[in-house]
Amino acid sequence: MTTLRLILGDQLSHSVATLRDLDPERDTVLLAEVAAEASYVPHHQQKLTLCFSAMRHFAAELRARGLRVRYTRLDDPDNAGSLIAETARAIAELRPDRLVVTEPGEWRLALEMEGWSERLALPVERREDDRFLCSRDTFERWAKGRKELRMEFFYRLMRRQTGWLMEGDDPEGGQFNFDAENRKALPRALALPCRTRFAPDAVTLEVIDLVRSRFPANMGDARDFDWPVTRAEALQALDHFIADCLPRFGDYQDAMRTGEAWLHHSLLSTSLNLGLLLPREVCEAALAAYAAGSIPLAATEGFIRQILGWREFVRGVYWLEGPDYDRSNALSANRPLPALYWTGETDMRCMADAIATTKRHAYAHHIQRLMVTGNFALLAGLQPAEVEQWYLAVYADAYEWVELPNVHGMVLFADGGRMTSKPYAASGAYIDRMSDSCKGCRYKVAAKSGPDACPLGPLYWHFLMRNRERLSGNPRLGMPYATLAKMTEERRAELRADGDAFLTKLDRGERV
Ligand code: FAD
Ligand code: DLZ
Repeated sequence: MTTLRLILGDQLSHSVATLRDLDPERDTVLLAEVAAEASYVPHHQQKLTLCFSAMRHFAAELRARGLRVRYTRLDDPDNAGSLIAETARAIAELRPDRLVVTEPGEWRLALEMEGWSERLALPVERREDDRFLCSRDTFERWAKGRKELRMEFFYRLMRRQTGWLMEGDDPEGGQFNFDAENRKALPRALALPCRTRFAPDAVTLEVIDLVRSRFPANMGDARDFDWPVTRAEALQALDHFIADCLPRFGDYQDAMRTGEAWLHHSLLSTSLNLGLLLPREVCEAALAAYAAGSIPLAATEGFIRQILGWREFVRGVYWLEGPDYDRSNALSANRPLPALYWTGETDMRCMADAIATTKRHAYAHHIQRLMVTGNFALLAGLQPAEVEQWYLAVYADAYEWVELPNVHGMVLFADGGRMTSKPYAASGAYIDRMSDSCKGCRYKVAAKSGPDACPLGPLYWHFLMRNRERLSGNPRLGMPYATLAKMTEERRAELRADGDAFLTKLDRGERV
């Protein structure tokens, strides 16, 4: 029996299920750069560069292992443009007995692949993607009968299942979660670690030229590219993170500093999501450093929670909620995405900084995504679908399985609270506490009203007032609704008017 083995652009792991039981004498591995995947959203130039360069390097590694590889480049004149069409072309030439593929990371392709066997007139074996720490079945069993899905409870299950940071049935240090110790603001004098970045090699330089010529209008500049594109580079990035950044990761996980993209974050999501690194080995590296005594417990736990907890949790939610998860719009948010999300042209310094970082690196750290661009989208009532497309396009680590629950559920509360107990809404005071951006901002975070007041103040109250019916019964929003109730009617009217005025400017495309 001869087998064609299709590897998708985010399945670049030598241990991926597709490659198991491979017969090097008879089988062929197929990788294809195709227009359909490169354009389902206007991906950032660096995301395209990352994906194509990592695919090319992975194909070279497979060939070096002695495997037969068929690789289609985007600019191949015979490129048929989609994964199925490229697979059909390979089948016509190679005449295999079957196709093997690992389940893709999103519903769009998973649903399409259900019809592949018929369309290709060939048996298609779809294998589970077992590179995650929690299988889809285990997550479904855990979620069964739960009205609300909460990361914290799922995380405890995963801690018990892995035994990581556990002493018997109890968590090390007496608590599962040291979140309260992860919220320190960054001291002004604290020097940030110098980050290991990766200069493009000849393969990447060729891809950069391709991306710039084929996708000139997409966000970003491929020439700024410096992400890891091979497993060897990803392992180097992991070692560097553990040694130089993890000790302070816990303390400053939620902090921001203007002009500083990386802080103490791991920058490993691109490698994890492509498959260059596996979540288990990343967690085990952190645990080994902790066991060696070089990392505090709170930092280790904070990091493990992101991967064993959040990453696995959002993937579980994505598959559990089904292909229609993105259809809900619990807060009836209907405002189009303003152009400033693409241009970064705004006087709000926090937004300008987060978007400038995004443009420069196809990256922004979690708090910028959640509490800056995300919070603004929530308060301004931006349409979920447009916000989701933006996040999926602009980040180098963005794949729908991880992007959608974060945006639709966590940021926009569009699922009505299926995965978070309350919307992460915040006024400018939060940004002021966690960053330095308010200091040099044209808007004044302390001003209560008027044209110079930080727009996040009125927008925050405007958000609560316009969603009163939906949200005022939420016990976790009891305090802000009580504060709102204590305001005079004049003050509420003023906030409503300031919020309306700001949103009108936004709708008119005026600079805000
Ligand atoms: P670190 O801060 O160093 O965290 C370590 C790792 O934990 C990350 O590499 C990532 O694998 C994992 N992680 C942390 N938080 C989350 C989370 N909420 N969900 C899933 N994994 C998490 N992450 C993506 O990988 N792709 C996305 O498209 C994506 N979109 C997001 C959109 C929004 C609105 C928000 C709020 C978060 C999003 N995240 C996404 C999660 C998180 O912001 C990124 O994983 C993180 O910023 C990547 O940078 P890092 O590797 O330096 O992470
Ligand atoms: C993201 C991406 C891009 C830009 N291009 C390709 C490609 O040309 N070929 C490919 O196999 N995969 C690509 N990918 C990754 C896929 O979009 C990804 O596998 C699906 O979104 C499922 O997660």
